[in-house]
Amino acid sequence: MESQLQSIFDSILEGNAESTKQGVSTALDAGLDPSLILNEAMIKAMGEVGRLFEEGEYFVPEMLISARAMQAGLAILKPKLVSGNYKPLGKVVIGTVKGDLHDIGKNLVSMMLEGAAFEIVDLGTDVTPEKFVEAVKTTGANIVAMSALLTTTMSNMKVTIEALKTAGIRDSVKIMVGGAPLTDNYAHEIGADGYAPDASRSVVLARSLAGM
Ligand code: B1M
Repeated sequence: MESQLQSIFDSILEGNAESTKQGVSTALDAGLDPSLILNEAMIKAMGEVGRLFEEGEYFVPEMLISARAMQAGLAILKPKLVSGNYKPLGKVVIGTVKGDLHDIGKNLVSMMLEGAAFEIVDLGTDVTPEKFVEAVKTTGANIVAMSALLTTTMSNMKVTIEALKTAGIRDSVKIMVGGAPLTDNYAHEIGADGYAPDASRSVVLARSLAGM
């Protein structure tokens, strides 16, 4: 088991999408728990990529190819994390805020929420406040979920909340936020309804915001 997880970790670090996919498939075939593969190999590898970037050993291109390998592995894992054929608990409009291109965490949150029977409207990355407003109006979503990975973009969550207020639809939705630089306090300060530190706790939060 250890060696299978290590091999996935190494493949992501090397940015090798093919061997990441292969490693994830092999680990699943061997009966490893999908959350173990996700948390102990894949998310850990992205943390290491971040550390190497901070230390000046990795640059943006290395981060990018590692992210691609991570996404390739996630595509294999997704059917195991998302199962279900049940009545939606609510509709979630999700996106990474304006100026921010990081989407792995946001995609994971989407997958886990989908797996927990929420209907997902994924707006992608670099989502402007106007786009969030428009999406809430057109989809009738009851939850807005925003992700930010940069200290320079997290303030766009507040801007988005203000835009929802100006459009007169703030009170028709619950707002949840997350992403590495965020804290519970910050979420409170900007007027969000809740903060989740990781994808599994985003499910607990979304369920409670939806009144479950
Ligand atoms: Co960038 N990057 N990056 N990056 N990148 C970070 C975030 C950084 C911490 C690296 C570092 O310095 N250690 C740093 C930010 C520093 C800061 O702001 N304080 C950084 C930087 C500086 C940059 C650039 C500015 C670099 C440059 O150009 N000089 C640039 C900015 C581009 C932009 O967005 N405008 C940049 C670019 C990139 C890539 C494009 C190359 C690539 C992203 C590719 C992609 O996402 N498709 C990238 C990557 C891969 C990273 C790191 C290495 C990994 C991020 C990741 O995917 N983590 C990251 C370092 C790190 O995180 N240690 C780094 C794995 C993921 C599963 O975790 O996203 O935290 P995370 O999501 C978690 C939780 O946060 C939470 O749940 C998830 C799962 O448990 N969560 C939510 C997230 N959203 C949530 C929403 C919720 C609830 C929970 O509710 C709605």
